[in-house]
Formats: sequence, C-alpha cells, structure tokens
Amino acid sequence: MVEAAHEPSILVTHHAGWAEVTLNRPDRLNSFNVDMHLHLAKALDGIEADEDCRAVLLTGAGRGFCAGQDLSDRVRPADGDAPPPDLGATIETYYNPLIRRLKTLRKPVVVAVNGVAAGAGANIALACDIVLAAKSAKFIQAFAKIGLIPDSGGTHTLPRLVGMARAKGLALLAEPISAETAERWGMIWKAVDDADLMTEARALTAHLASQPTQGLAMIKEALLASETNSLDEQLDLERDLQRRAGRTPDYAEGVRAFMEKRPAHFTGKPE
Ligand code: T3D
Repeated sequence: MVEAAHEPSILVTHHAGWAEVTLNRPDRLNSFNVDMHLHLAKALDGIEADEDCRAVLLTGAGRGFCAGQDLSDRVRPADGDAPPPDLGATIETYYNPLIRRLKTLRKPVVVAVNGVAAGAGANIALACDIVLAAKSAKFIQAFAKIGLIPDSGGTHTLPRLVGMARAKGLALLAEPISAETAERWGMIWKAVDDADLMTEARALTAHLASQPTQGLAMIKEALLASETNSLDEQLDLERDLQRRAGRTPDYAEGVRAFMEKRPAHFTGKPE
C-alpha cells in the first residue's frame, strides 16, 4: 500500500538574506495543531541561528492566514466523562513561547495577513513587527464566541494598539474588522490590495534584510521595553543601546555612506 504523502504544516523558503515562513494547513484555515507548533518553532530556531538570515516574512497558505487553535483537537462529547483539556498547558508550552520569540527575535518579522486571522491567529499576526494585510482580510478576536479570553498576548497588545474602548469592543463582541479598519485604528501598518500583498511584503522584507540588523534589533528591544519602563528607565536604556549601536560596523558604514553621498552597504554584523 502506498502511504498518502504528508503535506508539511510549515513551509520555509530561503531567499537572499531573508526567509519566508508559510503556515500550511489551508483546509483548516492554517489553525494550529501540535505538529504545526513544533514545526514553526523549529523553523524559527533555524532562522534565529542563521546569521545570514536578516529578516522574516510570515504568511498563510490558501484563503486564510490563521484561525487560531485547531478546535477539532478540543471537542468533548456533551454527555461524556472526559476531563476538560488544560488549555493553560498548551498556552505555556506553545503559544506563549511563540509570542515571546516573535517579540524578541533579533531580526524584523513582517507578516502578510493574506486572509482571515482569528483567535490566536490574529494575535500572532499582531505580535509581528510590521503587519501588512490584504484588503479582503479580517481580524477576529474570536475567543468570546467559545467562552475563552484573548490569548497570545491579545489582552496586552490590543489596548496598547487601539485603546481600551476598542480593545473591549473587539474582545467582548468577537466581531470581524476589516484590514482597512485595522489600519485606520492603528492596529496594523498597512492594508494592501490583495493582488499586491505578497509582492509588497516580499519587497519590504528584502529591504529590511539589507538594513543595519543590529540596530533594528535594538529598536525592537527598546520599543518592547517601553511598554513597561518609566521615562527615566527608558532614557537609560536608550543611552545604553545607542552606545552599543554606535559600536557596530553598520553605524560606521551608514555615516561614511552619508558623507560620501552613496548608498550604504550594511552587513548586519555585530559590534
Ligand atoms: O485550545 C487551546 O490550546 C487554547 C488556545 C486557544 C487559542 C485560540 O485560538 S481559541 C480560538 C480558536 N479559533 C476560533 O474560534 C475561530 C474558529 N473559526 C471561525 O470562526 C471561522 O472558521 C472563521 C471566522 C475563522 C472563518 O470563517 P469562514 O466562514 O471563512 O470559514 P469556515 O467555513 O468557518 O472554515 C473553513 C474550514 O476551516 C472549515 O472546515 P470544513 O467545513 O471546510 O471542513 C472549518 O471547520 C475549518 N476551520 C476554521 N477554523 C478552524 C477550523 N477547523 C478547526 N479549528 C479552527 N479554529
């Protein structure tokens, strides 16, 4: 008997200086099961360790970006004796490490939200550094519809991005909002015509991959820290990071290129 070929749940395509990671369970709108979590973590391990990879693009296969947790792994018979699943364990093991990783990865992460982003799928997209979304895409904090709360950082990220009134509306009503509304509210960087999404996302990622990688990593670090730091703490952090940025070869090259009126050639190398 010939076994059915197993479609990988994560696809990684390497380009010059950057990598494209595709969530690949299109028949389930790229919702997460354990296999996809494990393969995504492995892909990000490789990207993190690869000095030549200086930016990441995340997207989804098919008509959706990601519908969050695969709920077919969570079904219990109404009259059965099966104990409830420990959702805290899944979050601790898979979702929280993924969000921490996206936020702290020392290279920019662009996301191309190619279609609906629901539940954890929406908040994973919002944890990326630059969010581009197809105009046909929708963002849905779907959790309340099944008795859950926004996870994957949603309760932290949403009020900071869109303010408490909108965060509460999104979380409590679980209604879809369009990419254009998300852009207008400041939740994402840009809504893009569907036909242009991947071309624009790839060009943006390639551009970021050619920039001063260490400096970009320090910008991410400073902005993340600003979510909890006082102004005094942030000023101190800016001083320390600027000191380090000033020691990088890319800073020296950036200044030289400016003075010589030519494009800079950044290498992304550390201090
Ligand atoms: O559990 C834990 O570990 C805790 C962590 C939780 C994190 C979470 O993300 S909880 C939230 C889970 N996600 C949702 O509640 C969203 C569920 N999906 C939807 O509400 C809708 O599918 C969408 C609004 C996203 C899209 O709607 P629509 O009409 O465009 O598509 P559809 O027909 O509903 O879905 C297409 C197929 O994908 C369909 O399968 P079928 O009928 O063609 O065989 C549908 O069942 C499947 N699908 C969509 N989302 C999921 C899913 N299958 C499993 N799990 C899903 N989340």
